[in-house]
Amino acid sequence: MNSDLSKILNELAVLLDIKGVEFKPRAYEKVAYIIESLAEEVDEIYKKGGLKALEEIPGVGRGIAEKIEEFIKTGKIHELEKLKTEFPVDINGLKKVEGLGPKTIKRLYNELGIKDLGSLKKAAEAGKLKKLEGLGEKSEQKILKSISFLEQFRGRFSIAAALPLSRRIVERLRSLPEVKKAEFAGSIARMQETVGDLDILVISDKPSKVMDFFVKMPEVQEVTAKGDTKTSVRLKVGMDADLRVVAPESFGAALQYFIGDKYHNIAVREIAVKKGYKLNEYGLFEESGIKNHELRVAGETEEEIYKTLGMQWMPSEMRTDHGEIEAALQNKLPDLVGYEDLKGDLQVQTDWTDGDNSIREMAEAAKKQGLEYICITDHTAALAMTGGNDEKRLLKQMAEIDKVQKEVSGIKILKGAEVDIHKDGTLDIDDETLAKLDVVGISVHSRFKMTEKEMTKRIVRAMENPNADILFHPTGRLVQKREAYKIDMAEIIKTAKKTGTILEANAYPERLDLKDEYIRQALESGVKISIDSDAHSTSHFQFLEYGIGQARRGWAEKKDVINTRNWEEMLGLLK
Ligand code: DGT
Ligand code: CA
Ligand code: CA
Ligand code: ZN
Repeated sequence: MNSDLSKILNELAVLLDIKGVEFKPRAYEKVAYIIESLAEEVDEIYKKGGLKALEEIPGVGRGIAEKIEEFIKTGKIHELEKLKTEFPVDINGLKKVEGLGPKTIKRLYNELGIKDLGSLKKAAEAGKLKKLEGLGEKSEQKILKSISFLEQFRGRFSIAAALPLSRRIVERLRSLPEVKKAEFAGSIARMQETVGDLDILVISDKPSKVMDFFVKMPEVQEVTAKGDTKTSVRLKVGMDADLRVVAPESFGAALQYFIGDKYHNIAVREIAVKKGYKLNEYGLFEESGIKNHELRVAGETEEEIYKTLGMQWMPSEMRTDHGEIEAALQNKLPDLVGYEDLKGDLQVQTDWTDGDNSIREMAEAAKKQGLEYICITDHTAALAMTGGNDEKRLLKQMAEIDKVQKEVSGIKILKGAEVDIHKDGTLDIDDETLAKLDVVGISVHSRFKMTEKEMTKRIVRAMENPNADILFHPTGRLVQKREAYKIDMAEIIKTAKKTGTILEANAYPERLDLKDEYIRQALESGVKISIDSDAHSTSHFQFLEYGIGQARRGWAEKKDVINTRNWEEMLGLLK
């Protein structure tokens, strides 16, 4: 519901923009963004409290509330349908291309008849874009590059869309009397940042009942295959889901097969063969001496399979054949940071800048999530569009935090900032003020196109500032949207080690920055990380899970993550 509505509101925003309507597009865009991250489904909110409840959503006034109501009731927004007939273009597809705003989309359609990514690609390849005034060779190449980047992710979904959905389906299956066990597997179990399809495994001796239930779920759009062992459906959100029903004695083998990625599976199977076994999704078998008659030696649990092969059992997130198999054979697996281990969150935005909620609301929400402390890190002045703090306002906010702290108990509110790194590597707040903060996060939000050398120099210089504690979202990547800026990661890690700067594993699902392999490189060099939600709304603390998942993929242990400590100890680890 929410992601569909969000898509539609975004589309409406662009089409209104193309028509030249003022203000409204920004308002729709903002609401679309907020709705996408709401914990509760919008139709549930509406069911409970009608239009009034919709108006409680930040940014939603009467007009937008009515549009949302119309969408809930009819599945459509009339105004959008009308605009679409006037301008029949795949807005959501084209908008993803870097550098394509409403103005360019309008010109591309009017002058070249470009309607979607396919026709855009064709026109670019034929050199037609560069002939348009103001576009040129460079823009054409940039568009082609962006299209090929997007093509990598075609048909893939964010973990933040897939995991909650997968969990909901698994919970529902578990509630059936015919189902003895249900688990999800595949890329979601590995906490990969994007997911192709959902894979669910169930133990049941009444498979056809389970399959019947599965294909009738409200999320299902279409059944693509139905049998007693495997059923596949296409969900309304566009994702596919596979359900497999297995016997109890094969459940561990099925999990093992469907959780590890292909490379992990192939490597484990080779070990099995070397030791004289055969491993498949039904079990681990050995020859009995009688032809076509194999003996099952393991299969009910994953543990017994790995154990029989002389390996430690390992968490799903590690199963990518990046050294975990060798480590498991030598009994040397790391003890990964757990999903319950975080005590604090060191990057939190409030309504002092571009967040939706007050300092107090964010503190209360973090407490509810089980955290002991948060650090308020609003943007600084260089990020003008967020209304960022300058020195004076930052001091004012610190006083406000003191005041709020007196009013709330059970959660410590630390003072911080997300300080912008200027293009020359200097910081956006003076050193005297920075020294007053508990935690100084630094980050890049502009001039992403610098050369690798320039960008590395810029960030290194910023890290060398004795007040700079944590490098926030170090590479600037946006999952499925923007590639990381060019940066010499080895140099950044070296500087982090030398200066004692912490590297952030940003948990915001669109960022997940650092990514797993960089986390691992950082840890191997003895650099510590923080896992932060980058919350801009009270519902965003739940994102921490994705950051922990990414950190586990990067083999992080509890000791490597500074915010697994209480706040006093954590502060002791900063510069
Ligand atoms: P996805 O869905 O693209 O995000 O990634 P996965 O890893 O969930 O891949 P999927 O759904 O195609 O397959 C589910 C599991 O099945 C996967 O974790 C590993 C296993 N698997 C898939 N294809 C192969 C294969 O060709 N060989 C082996 N050994 N295992 C495979
Ligand atoms: Ca999958
Ligand atoms: Ca699958
Ligand atoms: Zn930021």
